[in-house]
Amino acid sequence: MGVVNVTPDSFSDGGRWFSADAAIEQGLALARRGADIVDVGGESTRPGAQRITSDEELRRVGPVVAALVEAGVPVSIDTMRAPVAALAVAAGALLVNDVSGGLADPGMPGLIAQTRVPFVVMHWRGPSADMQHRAIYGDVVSEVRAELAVRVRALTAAGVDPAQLIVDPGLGFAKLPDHNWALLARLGEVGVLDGLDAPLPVLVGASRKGFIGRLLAASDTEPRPFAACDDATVALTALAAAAGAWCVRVHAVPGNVDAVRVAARWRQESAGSRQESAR
Ligand code: PMM
Repeated sequence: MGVVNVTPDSFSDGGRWFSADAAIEQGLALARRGADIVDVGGESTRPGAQRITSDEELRRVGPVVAALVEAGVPVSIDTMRAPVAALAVAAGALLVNDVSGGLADPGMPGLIAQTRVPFVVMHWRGPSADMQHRAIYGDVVSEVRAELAVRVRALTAAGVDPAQLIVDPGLGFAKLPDHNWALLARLGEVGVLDGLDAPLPVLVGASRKGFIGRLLAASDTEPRPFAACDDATVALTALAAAAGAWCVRVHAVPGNVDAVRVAARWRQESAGSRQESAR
């Protein structure tokens, strides 16, 4: 999944694709470079970000979604608002990616039940403006799984089919760096939720996030700038895909596409050798 943030202030690419023309060009380029789906978002969710109006969000994403669909690009809409999701799906978006997992807008679960599109349920504890105050966990992996299971129950109670759902640990959303690393190291557990017969597919959004910059901080402890974190993002993509992630959401596509292919071959081989040794 390649990212196009049609925002002036997202932390990783803020402002670069704010005009519709630039965003459309970037979406087309991501698809050409191998993204299976292009995620279009109009509202920044960086820590401290303030909400924008629904009209403004629609003004930002509407023309971009329409043009990418028209060009044959598979599009997902990154929004917490049901009316924005509804218009994007009507325009041809194939997936709704909601960082609030359907919590921010009470209309979202019904819309997802009605449209039957795949829905990304990200772990979220509240709006970005003050989310880092909520980064308090005992065992972060168990708590994220339990809170995701609550969201999944609410969505299925609204008529959503569990087969539509993808879960996401929400790296950086009410998480400190240690929480993000714990979730990544135990990624295989994230989709295993109480009340479901089978694990749900997992999406990982680690690309260019601050915890990578902190890990790679220079000796003066200044975090590495986000744009210099792409190699480390590729490393995380390989590890996440080898651990069974269904999708990675990234800003720079080519290296990540290669990492996914390497991990797929790796998983194929290890599945084969497990079968051999079981014989
Ligand atoms: N992160 C951001 C935005 N949308 N969606 C999902 N499903 N998972 C994420 O981790 C996620 C997201 C914020 O990152 P950005 O500003 O680089 O887009």
